[in-house]
Amino acid sequence: KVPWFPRQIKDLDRCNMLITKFDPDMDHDHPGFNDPEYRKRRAFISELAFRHKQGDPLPTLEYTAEEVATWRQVYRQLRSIYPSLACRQFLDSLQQLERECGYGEDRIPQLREVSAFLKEKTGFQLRPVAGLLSARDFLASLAFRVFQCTQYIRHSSAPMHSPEPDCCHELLGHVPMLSDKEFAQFSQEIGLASLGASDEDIEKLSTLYWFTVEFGLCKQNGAVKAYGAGLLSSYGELVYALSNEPEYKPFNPEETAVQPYQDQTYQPVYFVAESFEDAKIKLRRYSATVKRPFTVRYDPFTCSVEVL
Ligand code: H2B
Ligand code: FE
Repeated sequence: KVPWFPRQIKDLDRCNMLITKFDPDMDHDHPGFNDPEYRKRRAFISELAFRHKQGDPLPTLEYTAEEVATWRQVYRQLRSIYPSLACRQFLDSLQQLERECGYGEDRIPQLREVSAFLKEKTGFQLRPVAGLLSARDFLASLAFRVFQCTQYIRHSSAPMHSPEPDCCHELLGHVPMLSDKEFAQFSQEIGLASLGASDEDIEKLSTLYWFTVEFGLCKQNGAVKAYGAGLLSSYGELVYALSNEPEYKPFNPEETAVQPYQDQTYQPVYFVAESFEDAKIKLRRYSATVKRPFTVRYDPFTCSVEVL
């Protein structure tokens, strides 16, 4: 039996299954666990995300001075190492975001303005989400060029690390990459391959996502650069990933999809793509081998998935 999956963009209102593993109310190791003010703030921001329906204007948040100070610290530190470690597409997009979309260390960009920017660049749009989503729901949104985006910021006591996605991770790690055409296509392909897939295949696509969109490296002018959002939003791991200390393997979906990974510390192995173009072609070939009793095609005019 084929698991339910969204056919129309408004069906994404039903793709909201959260994983509470790293939630500040549930996880005793969360840096905000003992801070009632922080948890209250998080609950308020969660509520905005839960109430959101596809097509509503995205909520805007008035960030506090403390939140902006955390953002500033993260932005400043990461910004200084991007020129030597981030891929060209990332750097080009970030510069454009700084010129045209209010990116900078003095304020946290609003999802609404960032979403409008992305929509013009690649057709991707943002949608607010309260925390870590199930892989199935998260991947399904990508099929519609919708990126589920957290709006809260990490706890001020741990500016250099967050156990869960936060706006630093989304806005600095993901958004610049999603404004690159080739990469946007690659992301949507993973999403389309996930629709109606078995749990085992979701697990494999999740792993592929992990080693590409989150922790991917790519060759560029004879050097290796970072394009994964988990790297581009973590000073420590970004430096480590390109230090020659970890193991490097060529990106190859069959192998990448079954590589074990963990989310508690730096990755022991990274996969290096020849180019986004090459990664996309290989992923497409892999997707075709995922067993489903149907094929899907995205219709951009109606924002819906045709099942053939
Ligand atoms: N949920 C949210 N909110 N952001 C993510 O980046 C994310 C997610 N990544 N759920 C997913 C899981 C990823 O780790 C894969 C698809 O499992
Ligand atoms: Fe992410």
